[in-house]
Amino acid sequence: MKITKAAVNVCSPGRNFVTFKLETDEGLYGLGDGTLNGRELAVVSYLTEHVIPCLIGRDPFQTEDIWQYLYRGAYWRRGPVTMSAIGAVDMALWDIKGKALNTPVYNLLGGKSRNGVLVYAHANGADIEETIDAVGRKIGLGYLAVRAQSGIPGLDSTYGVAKGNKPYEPAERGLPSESLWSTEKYLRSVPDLFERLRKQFGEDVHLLHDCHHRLTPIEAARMGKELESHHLFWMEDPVPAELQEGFKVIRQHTTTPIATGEVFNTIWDAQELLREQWIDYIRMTVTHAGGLTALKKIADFAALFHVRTGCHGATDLSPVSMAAALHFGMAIHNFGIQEHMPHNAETDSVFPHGYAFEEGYMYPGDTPGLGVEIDEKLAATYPYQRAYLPINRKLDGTLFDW
Ligand code: EZ4
Ligand code: CO
Repeated sequence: MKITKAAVNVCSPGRNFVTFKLETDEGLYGLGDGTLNGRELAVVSYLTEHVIPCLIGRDPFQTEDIWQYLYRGAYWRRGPVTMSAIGAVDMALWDIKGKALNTPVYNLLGGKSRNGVLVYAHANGADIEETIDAVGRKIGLGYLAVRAQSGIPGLDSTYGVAKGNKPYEPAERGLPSESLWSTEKYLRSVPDLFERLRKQFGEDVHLLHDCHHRLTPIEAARMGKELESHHLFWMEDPVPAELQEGFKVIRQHTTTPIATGEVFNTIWDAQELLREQWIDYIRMTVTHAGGLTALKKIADFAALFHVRTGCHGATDLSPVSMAAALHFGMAIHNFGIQEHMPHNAETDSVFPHGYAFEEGYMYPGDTPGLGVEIDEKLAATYPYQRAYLPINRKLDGTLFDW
């Protein structure tokens, strides 16, 4: 089998998606997700100008060799644009491989290791009362694990909390908006939230929280300690992770489990965190980590250090990436949990898919390959629209972390 054609589709059914499509001389095609929130067109250009011309004529079964060709062969390694482009190609190759062998991708990754993929939902509210209601609604939908983010008293807007009645979307159309931040107010409010949540919902539901890289190690240590009696499933991205040793300080002070890695692109971003056992969950995605070929190796390495997966699954990853994550989560042994933010109806109709949610778990379905299609005609009715995550500033105007 040979690759005969490749193309990139950009569409915006509510938010932007970059979809890579590979075609073969046997009439099979594969899809991959290369969406990089706020930098979508950089990946489109990388794929179109520099990757597609090199793929024509290659054997799509050679997932390992093509991965090495794109990673080592470019000389310039790593980085979110490069790795999202490689991720999109790799996903499409595994999709083709599954279709050619007439089997779902999870069977190519080791087969089913479990009955279903445990997922967590998002719940957020302007204040603690609203957040308690939002968590209750997610539990009512059948979720067994819920991430809770609440507005902070004294701050107008908070990460993860939508304005008005709209569901939270990670990105707004137009140029970046700005939100204000106070670590002091944040640190005071989070323990109250989880104390109330445990009182209301008991110990059975898994509760998670995302700090979004906004603390220093010692601040994160304080928060982890104060949350210990509320038994969080995890505290996510407590600090920016360029300095991997920062996690050592947190670890020395608290038993609250730590998750990080949604902005990582290769094993090299996480190797010290894993080797030193400073984290409990690794959050890299199939798209941003360079595909299933790379993520499988990362998960296997993490397993040596008792670290489980908790892949990023926000709406800025397309249904193609979600499907790949579910095949992956079904097959690997050290799976932990999968993030699940449902896409809007427009996105679901552009990307018809076989995966489904039922009573706290998701299932990739048994369609050969990844089990996702793209309706290109419908996609064309939703052209790209510039959109970004907001910028975050401290109360005195200092630009701060996201
Ligand atoms: O801010 O997906 O855990 N989920 C998150 C997301 C991220 C966006 C970045 O593109 O932190 O909401
Ligand atoms: Co996050």
